[in-house]
This record gives sequence, C-alpha cells and structure tokens, in this order.
Amino acid sequence: MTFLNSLGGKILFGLIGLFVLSFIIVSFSTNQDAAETQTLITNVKTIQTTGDIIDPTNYSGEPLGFDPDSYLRNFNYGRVSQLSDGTTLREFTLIAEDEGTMEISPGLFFNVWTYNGTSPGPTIRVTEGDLVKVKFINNGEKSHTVHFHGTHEAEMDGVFESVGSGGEFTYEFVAGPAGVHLYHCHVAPVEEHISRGLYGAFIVDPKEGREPADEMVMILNGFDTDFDAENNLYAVNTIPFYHMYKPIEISLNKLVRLYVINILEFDSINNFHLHGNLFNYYPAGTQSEPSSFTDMVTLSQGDRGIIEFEYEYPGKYLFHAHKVEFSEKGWVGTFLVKDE
Ligand SMILES: [Cu+2]
Repeated sequence: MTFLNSLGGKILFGLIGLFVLSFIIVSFSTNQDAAETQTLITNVKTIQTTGDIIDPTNYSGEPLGFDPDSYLRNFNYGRVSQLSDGTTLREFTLIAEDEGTMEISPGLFFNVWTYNGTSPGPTIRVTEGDLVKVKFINNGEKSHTVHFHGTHEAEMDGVFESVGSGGEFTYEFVAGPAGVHLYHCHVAPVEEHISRGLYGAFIVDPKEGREPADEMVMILNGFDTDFDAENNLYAVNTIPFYHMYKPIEISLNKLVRLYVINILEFDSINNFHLHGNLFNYYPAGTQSEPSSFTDMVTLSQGDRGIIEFEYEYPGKYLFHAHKVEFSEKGWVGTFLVKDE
C-alpha cells in the first residue's frame, strides 16, 4: 500500500500504461497498413487488366476484327491444276499490308500487319510432292517477305530477297516434308514483323493422307499493345478468351486433329494443356508414330505439332496454356463434346 502510494509506484504505473497504449497504437497501425496494402494490390490488378484484354465477365461475343470460328477449320488448297508429268500445281496469292487497324479485343484497336487481311494469314494446305507457287505482293509501307518452313531452294527461303513496298515475288518449291509447318515474314527486326501478325499455318499432307478427323488449326499468338517487348494479351487464333464464349463443338468418340503452332514472340515458351483427356503428340507432324501420350505439351517459338484425341464423355472441357499468366490474359478456350 505504501509502495503504491509512493512516487516509484506512480512512475511504474505510468510506464505500464504507456506500454499498453503504445501496444494498442502499434497493433492498430499494423492493421491499417495491412488494409492499405490489400487495397493497393487490388488496384494494381485492376490497372493491369482493364483495357488490355477482354473482361471475361462482360464480353458478349460481338464480332471483332478477326473471326476465329471461320479461321479454325478453313483450309486453303489453292488454285489446282495438273502439269504434263502428272504433278499437281497449287497456286496461291499472299498480299501483305501493314497500315491497317484491327479490333483484337473489345475496344482495343491495334495496328496488326496481315497477309490477305488477316492475322494469322490463310492456312495454306498442300500435299507432299506438289509444286507450290505463291505469288507474294507487298502492299505494305515496309519491306516484307514470306519465309516458308520446309525444304526448298535457298533463293525461295524468303530471307535475303526482301520485297519492298509495292513489290512482288513468286516463291516456287516442291512441297515437303509432310507435317505441320508455318510461314512468316523474315525481314528485320523479325521479332516485330512476326509479333505484329505476319504469319500463318502451312500444312503438307502425306501422299497417303491421314485418318479422317475433325481437323482444326490453332495458332498460339499474342500482342504487345504497349511496345515494351512483353505481350499484353494472349490467344489461340488472335482473339483472347474467344472460345470461352463460343465453345468449339466436337463429337463424342470422334477423332479430333489439331495443327498447333506457337508463334508467340517475347516469351520463350508457350504450352497447350487439355482437360479431361490425353492426346497423342506428333512433333512437327513429320513422323507417323506419336512421341508422347500426354495432356500437356510445351513449345518454344516456331515449334508446332499435331495433337490427336477423342473424348469418352460428353460435356464442356477447358484447353489452355498451363503457363497461367497466358491463360489469364486470354489463351484459354473450351471444347463442347456432344453426344450426337
Ligand atoms: Cu515483314
């Protein structure tokens, strides 16, 4: 009692009081910091997504600058004729443009460089051994070429014979080997000429054909809309999230064959993952036996292959990049498996 009434006691009580008060202040301000941090992170997420990509909750599927539905199963076999020795001649025309603007996501207009007005350009499909003639017209402001993957003579490689604005060049070669290849512009800086959209699929069928299947082309691409050498959106066939709104309808127990090409610039890898199923994978489509039976394949730039599967159960299944950043920025879609 005498102690509590003493000066020392008052000082001690004062110190305890101060300690408790400061503990409360520290706890409170720590909670404040946590709340502010949380708000900041939410804001950052909003800033990073708005305007760059389709908002998955608001897009209603209105037509944009490219129609993934008409591209998916559209194969261009060219103007076909027979040479006197029996060889099939297939003639194509590719016209490059680099001045146009395309709506690649609702409200997002980007200067996409195109072959025949679209990116990807038309899928060129021939048979091994065909004589292929591709008349290239450069209607762009910059120089461009068409570099085909596959075997051909050096002067048909579309690398050193740059075609200036208003110029023309006819590429001519015997198609081979059988597989899924690609074509793209090869003018420096190649990274820019590809990432702006100058590419397409080039399929060479084996002479004996392939087993009948529901066939599609999927080009894994993206766009760097703010020119910082990083992609702001990702897609299968140009329009982010498109097949989340328009699922690709396929039939139960029917073979599906995908010609998949990774043309993405700025990112060193891309991948393809299938849900509820596994697939046979044929790298570049050049061998008759698959290299793996898997649900996931990783591709570097220019890598491509054939994916074959059929579904055992009906319903809706996702397919997407397993690199989650890409799928969250648009490289995700769905198959709707129908029991018909
Ligand atoms: Cu070019």
